Amino acid sequence: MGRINSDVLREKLKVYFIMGSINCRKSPEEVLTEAITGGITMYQFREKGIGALTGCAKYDLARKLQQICQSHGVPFIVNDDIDLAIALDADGIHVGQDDEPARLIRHQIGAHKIVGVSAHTLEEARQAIADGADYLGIGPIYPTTSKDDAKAVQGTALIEQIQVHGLTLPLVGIGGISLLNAAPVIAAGADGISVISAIAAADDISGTVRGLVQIIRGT
Ligand code: TZP
Ligand code: MG
Repeated sequence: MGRINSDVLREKLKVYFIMGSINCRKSPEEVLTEAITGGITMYQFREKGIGALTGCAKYDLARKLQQICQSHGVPFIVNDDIDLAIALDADGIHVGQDDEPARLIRHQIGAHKIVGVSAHTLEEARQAIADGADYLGIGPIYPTTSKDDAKAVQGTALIEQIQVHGLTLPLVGIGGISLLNAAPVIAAGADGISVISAIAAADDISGTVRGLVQIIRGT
């Protein structure tokens, strides 16, 4: 089996929901189910930060959320944790610049799994592509409260720069994206948006996702 087709992946990246237990105001299972009802196209299990689950509790929650994704045909991606991604036979993994190098991640997980890499500069984007990434996460686009060690806010500048330099890997914007500011991210050239709090902490999760889907699809 070879690498995922990039047009298929561009579709899956449109409304890419990221969530762990500390992002939720009700059970993660409920939050994920409502987000799927609204139409998320991919999900990333990101169990980190103060109060995050570890060990067996982390594994058990990941397995439950993966089963919810599987029963709805939504790809399930694991943040950072290559051992967990392999143990669960997840659809893919997302790593940042401080995690294991993407080249090693690609080698460990295999050619047919999705590998996403966070990039903050053109150089990091080029390196991620050389290392075998399938898509890039670019951000933080707007201010975020969901990541303690987030880099400086960069707006859509790097998304635009990546197009200008002819890099063609699928891209998602991340950081502070909501119903109010999603459109410029797509206008800048991203294939989709990655969102934690605007979905996980919404009063109406499925309605918020439906609104984001409409913006991304331009309807
Ligand atoms: N990486 C860059 S910003 C960010 C991550 C994981 C957090 C995004 O969360 P939110 O709540 O959508 O701003
Ligand atoms: Mg990471």
